[in-house]
This record gives sequence, C-alpha cells and structure tokens, in this order.
Amino acid sequence: MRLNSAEIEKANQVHSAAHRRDVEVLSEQLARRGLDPEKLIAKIGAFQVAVPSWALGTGGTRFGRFPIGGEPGSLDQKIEDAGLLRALSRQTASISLHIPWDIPRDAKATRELAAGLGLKFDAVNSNTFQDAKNHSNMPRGLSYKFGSLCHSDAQVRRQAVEHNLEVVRYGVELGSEAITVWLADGTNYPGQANFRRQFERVRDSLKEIYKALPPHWAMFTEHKPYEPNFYSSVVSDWGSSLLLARATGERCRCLVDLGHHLPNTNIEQIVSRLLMEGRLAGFHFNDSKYSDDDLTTGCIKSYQLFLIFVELVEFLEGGSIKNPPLAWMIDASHNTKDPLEDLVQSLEAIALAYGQALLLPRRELEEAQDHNDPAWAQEILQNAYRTDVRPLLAEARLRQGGAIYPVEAYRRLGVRERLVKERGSGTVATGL
Ligand code: AFD
Ligand code: MN
Ligand code: MN
Repeated sequence: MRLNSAEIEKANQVHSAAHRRDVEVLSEQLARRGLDPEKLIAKIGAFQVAVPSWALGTGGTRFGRFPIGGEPGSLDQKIEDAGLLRALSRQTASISLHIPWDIPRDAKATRELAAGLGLKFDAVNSNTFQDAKNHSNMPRGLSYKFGSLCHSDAQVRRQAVEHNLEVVRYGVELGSEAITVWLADGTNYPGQANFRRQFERVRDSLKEIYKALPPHWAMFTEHKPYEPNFYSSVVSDWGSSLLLARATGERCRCLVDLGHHLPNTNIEQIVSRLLMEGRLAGFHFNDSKYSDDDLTTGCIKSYQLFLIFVELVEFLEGGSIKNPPLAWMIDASHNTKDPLEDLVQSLEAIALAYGQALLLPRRELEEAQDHNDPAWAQEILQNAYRTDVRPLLAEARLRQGGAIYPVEAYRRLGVRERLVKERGSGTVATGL
C-alpha cells in the first residue's frame, strides 16, 4: 500500500493550528539566542537515515515471535513499507538490505520500485552469523560453527569471502556503495583459539573482499564485544575495528552500532577518536539498557545520543575534521511494538538529538573549555539539550509533504489495519 499526499494533509489538519503557534514561539526563543530557525529547519530536513530491511518485521522475545499482522512477506513489500515510512517522516531516503534475507531476484524492477517511492539502496550487509551448512545459498555448505572469516580452515574462509563478494554483486546491481561486515566470529572458551591468528585471518579475508570492491565502494567493519555463549569476539571493540580498517585500505572504515559496547563505555569519545582519524563509517542507531537490546533509539540514553551528536556536529558543520561522509542507519528490533511506529520514533529521536546539537554555541563552548570552566560548559550543553526542538522537526517534515505528527497520522490513517487487510495477518518478514 501507499500513502498519498492528500491523506497525509488530511491527517495534518488536526494539528496544523497548534503546530504553527509552536513554531512561532520556538522561533522567537531561538532568535533571542542568535539562531536562525530557517537554517535549522533546512538542516534537519536534509538529514536522512537509512532503514534496515530486517527491522520492518517483528523480531522475537524469549516468549516467541508475535507477528504484528500485515508484515512484509517479500523484498518488494519491505520496500513498500520503507516508502510508507518515508511518506510520513520524510527522514528516510534509503533502505539497507541484508543478504541472503533480501536477495533481489530482478534488480532492475527492485530499483524501479524503490525509485518510485523516493528510495535508494544504502550499504548492503553480509551474513556469516547464521550457519551456512544447510543454506541453499551457500554452495559449499561448510559450517560456521567455529567462525567464518576467522576460521582455521581455509575452505570455510573461502566460502565466507565468496559470500561477501556475492553480496557486493547484488549491491552493485542495486546501486549501493558500501558493504557492512559484521562477524559473530570469536571463541566460546579460553584457549579455544589463538587471538592473534584469528585476527590475522579476519584481516587477510577482509583484504581479499576489499580488493574486489568497485573503486567507489567502501567497506564498513562493525565491532561488537559479545554474543550469547561467548568468551571472546574477534572484532570486539573500536580499536580492533580501526586496526582492521587501517590494514585493509583507505576506504575501509569503522561502523559504530550503539548497542555494541560494554556497559558504560564512552561512545561519544569513540566517535571523536574515529572522526579524528578519518575512519568513522557511520552508525547503527538503537538503544539499550544492558547489552545489544536493539531498542528504539533514544528511549533510554537520550543524553548520550545528544552527546554523540555534539561530536558529530563539529564534523558536520565543516570544522577541520577530515572524514568521508557518514552512513546513518537504524539497527533495531521490534518485539512488542509495531515496527513502523517504532522506526518512526527512532527517526524522531535521531533528528531531535541532531537538532539540539545544532543549537550549541560552539565558540562559547570552546571558550569555556579553554578557560577550564566545567560549570559554564555544562550550562551550554544543558541549554541545548533541554530545548524542545520538536516543532522544527515537524516543520521540516511538513515542508516536504510529511506528517506533523507521524505516529498519530499512522494510526489515524489506519496504516496497519490496511496492511493486514492487504497482506493478511499471518505474514512473517525474513530476518532474525
Ligand atoms: C546483528 C548484529 C549487528 C548487525 C546486524 C545485521 O548484532 O547489529 O548489524 O545483525 O547484520 O543484529
Ligand atoms: Mn548493527
Ligand atoms: Mn547488534
């Protein structure tokens, strides 16, 4: 199904008068601080975040998987859902596919479908974390029980390399320009494998994949310290990721998934370091209380998200940092919420943190830092963080034809009910 502009306009009518007033009041406040609301609206409106194809259906909880109804049962339907998100939010212009969950059987048709909805294809993701043994898509059928690119057996590594190359081929057909490699490789017990040799094997395998990339393509390495039943993972932290990126090549960079850190890790500092080295690839946005919970972005640590954007804005606003453009993506899982509503909430949280970080009087902050004035530095940060810029977000959406209040519009327009009617209540999306 598709949402047309007349429907969205109708849903907007209810909020229109109050929204106007909110924008006026906020604009006046911002002008007093020397900020130009028009510039902020333009920047917020231009900020686009990719949607992962695997997040459009429900994931599972310990109690099982509870499909929401009307879930996308095919790649085409996933693209349609991303189109719905785009129509409402105007904050997402691309979709990130996962192979083999989303193999495009007819790339031309898939591209056309996406283009018609205003969507492009973001980084493609390979999958060597589900065992290849009985996978029809893995011709050699060798097991990843003891890892993929790190495996002691050269044939298993070969299979994993070939899979990644196949993912690149699909990505080329769709117009993607990067591959994200996340590995579940590691050990379950101390002594099981040699840390150094495992790491060297991953490094050499990544180099092989990198060598085969089209010249304009980038490779993103995604680190993660743990998996259930793990003692160690090979690409455990940003340091390992950076070592791999450096060894692999200039266009290999480090992706930061917000859930892939040990508790209390200072993620904003990692972001600063990677930017400084020109090796930050981008983000997988989500949130977590304890580990890789893949919850809605900003639902728990929203101040951390703001602080991350404080670092990012320094780069985005054209300072002296030299880093290639960043890839922005959500990587969340929806177990008890409607995935589309949840994604809309994540998009809002990301734009909010960005908008708040844009409010910072940077020179004043630097002055406070240079004068060792932590109290004033905190005033500056808090003044930005505690400003509710949601009217600017709504205005940015509205100007592009989106919804003033996307979740409410989604419900008012009965999107899920219409999807259930169209697709049935038993469909299940591919993914975890
Ligand atoms: C898993 C990983 C990681 C990765 C995603 C897609 O934890 O976040 O990005 O799969 O490959 O959830
Ligand atoms: Mn991720
Ligand atoms: Mn994850």
